[in-house]
Formats: sequence, C-alpha cells, structure tokens
Amino acid sequence: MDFQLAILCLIAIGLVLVSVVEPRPRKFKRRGRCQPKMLAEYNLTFYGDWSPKTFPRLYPRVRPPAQWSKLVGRSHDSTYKLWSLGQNASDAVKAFAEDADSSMLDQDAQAYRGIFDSFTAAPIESGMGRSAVRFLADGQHTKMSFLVKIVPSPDWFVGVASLDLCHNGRWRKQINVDLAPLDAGTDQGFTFTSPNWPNMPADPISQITNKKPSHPASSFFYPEQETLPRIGHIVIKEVAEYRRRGRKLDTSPTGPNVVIFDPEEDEDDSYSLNIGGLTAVSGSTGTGNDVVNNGKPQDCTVTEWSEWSPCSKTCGFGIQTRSRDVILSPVNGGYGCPRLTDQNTCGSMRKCKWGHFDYLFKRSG
Ligand SMILES: [Ca+2]
Repeated sequence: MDFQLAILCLIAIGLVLVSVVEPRPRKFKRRGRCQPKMLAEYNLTFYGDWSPKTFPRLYPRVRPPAQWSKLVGRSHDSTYKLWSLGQNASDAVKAFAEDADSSMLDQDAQAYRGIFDSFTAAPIESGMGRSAVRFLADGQHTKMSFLVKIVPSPDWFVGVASLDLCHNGRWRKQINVDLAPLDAGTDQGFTFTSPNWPNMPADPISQITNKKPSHPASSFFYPEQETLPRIGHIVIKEVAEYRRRGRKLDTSPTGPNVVIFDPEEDEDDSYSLNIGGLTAVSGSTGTGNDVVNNGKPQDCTVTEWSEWSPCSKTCGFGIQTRSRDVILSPVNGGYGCPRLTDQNTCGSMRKCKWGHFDYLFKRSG
C-alpha cells in the first residue's frame, strides 16, 4: 500500500518537473529554424562608400556625378541564379549593368519559379549614402542575390550572388558584406565615362581590382595600393519570423484573402480558359475563306496573342493566361494550328497582407 503511494507520489513529482522543465510556449518551438513553412523577414541596408577621398582617380563629379542605381534583389532557391562570378552575364544583367535598365529583370521575377521575393531599394544620388529594403525568405528559398549599378560606368556593378541566409538549419541573425566593383564583361570601356564599347563575345563577370584591368587609364587602377578600399557594403539583419498559416484562407477569387503561396499547390490550381470561340471556328461550320480554297494546302492562321489575364493570385505566385484564336483552319494538308493558349507565373510575396502569417516574434531594434 505504501509502496503504491510512493509510486503515485513519484509520478506526481515527475509531472510537476516536466511542466517546469518545458515552460516555453509551443509557438516558439521552431523559432530560428529555416524550415519550409517558416518565413524570415530581413532588412537589407546598402551603403555606398564611393567617395573622392577613397577613389580620387577620375571621380565623376558632373553629368552624371557618382551615384548608385536602384537596387534589384531576390530571395530564391538554389535553382535560380541572378548572376555568378566567372559566368557570363544574362541579357537582363547586361541591360542593367550597362544602362540601369531593369525591365528584363522585372520579367524574370514573374517567370522564374525559383524566386520567392522580388524587391528593389531606391537609388542613391551620390557616391556616399544608404538605401534600405525589407524582404522575405522561406525555408525553401533561403538564398539572396542583388545588384546595384555603379553610375556612371560602362558595365560595372556591385552585389552579392546566392548568399545563404540559412546556416546549419537556422536563420542567420546578421550578415555584413563588403562590396568590390564587378565588371559584367559586356562592355570594354575602362573609365567611368567611357562611351559604349560592346565586348563581342562577352567575357565572364569578374571582379575589378586595383591592378586588374592592368591599364593606367582604368578608373580603379591604384597599383601602389595593397587592395581597393570597399566601394560599398551591406548589413542584413533579421527583423522577424513568421509561420505560414493553413493552406487556404478564402477560396473566393475576388476576396481579399487568396491562396497562400505553395509550390505543390500551384501545380493543381485550376484556372478557366475560354475556348468556346475556338470550338466554333475549328468546327465544321468553317468560314468563307475555308470554302474558297481550291485544293491547295492552307496553313492554319491565328490571331495575335490577347493581353495577359489578371494574375490568379493577389498574394504569392499565381498564373495568368493569354490566348489566340484560329482565323483560318488548316486544309488540304496545310500546317496545323500552333498552341492557342499560353500561361505564365505572376505575382509576388510582396502583395500578401500580413494576416496571412502567424507572427512568431520580432527582434528589438
Ligand atoms: Ca567591362
């Protein structure tokens, strides 16, 4: 009898101990971990450190004075590359590095599946200054890349490529990176204000140093120095973490709450295509033109593509479609009709309302 009582007491003490040992609320259990449903919000501050004191050679003072373009960045997975040292610049990076033209990069953001958040920060209208932006990453898209064009320059920029925000399964709290000038390899000019001088074929993207390119006219040629001072730097700080809420908040396509971004789910999302007109045209009703044809092969003729439909999602990535119609059906062995519908991914995490996420914690400061 006493023995049983002692056992009961031990169990009771054990239960008290367990509840004392685990006092933390359950929602903090996965805090800090870069797991698939976990989102981290980061603040990226870009600092321009390009001053006439540190870079006196040919420092641009007028038309245009030294400055920085807008910052174009993405969080993404390992399948996506914005740029890489030693690899040739894409057409989009070429346009941005040479002319600060981001139109092609903006298209990338919609067309590539590997991108999670696409973000920009304001230009800086002098060599020294700062510009900041917040962005999101999740456990499946833990890398970050960005670039900023050095203005004026032939094809020079600064940036980071596929910087991993996740380390040993946990979100990094802060990352500091010093930036060196980079050459996109698409223009041969070697002074800030060189006229356009295309490099055909292009060279891979490379780092500009105080000795490379080894030419006395180079704007960064300081052979007497050990290295170039940094021309810019970044500080990335984690500001908050969130956990993605359930899959769907509201399935109404017009409601404010649309489907949470989820790669697997996107695959089976249904969207309607209006092919009613197509059936009528390619059916036996035919058109006058079809009838006039006298035994000669006639290829299928189609209209121009329609405008893209609105994006199927207002939060995260959705699908948009466009279509075209048959004007003339193929007859007598003419070439068949090309694809009549087309689809594209669209949207952005930036359009999500914060109600889509469970707020986990916020770092102070
Ligand atoms: Ca170049």
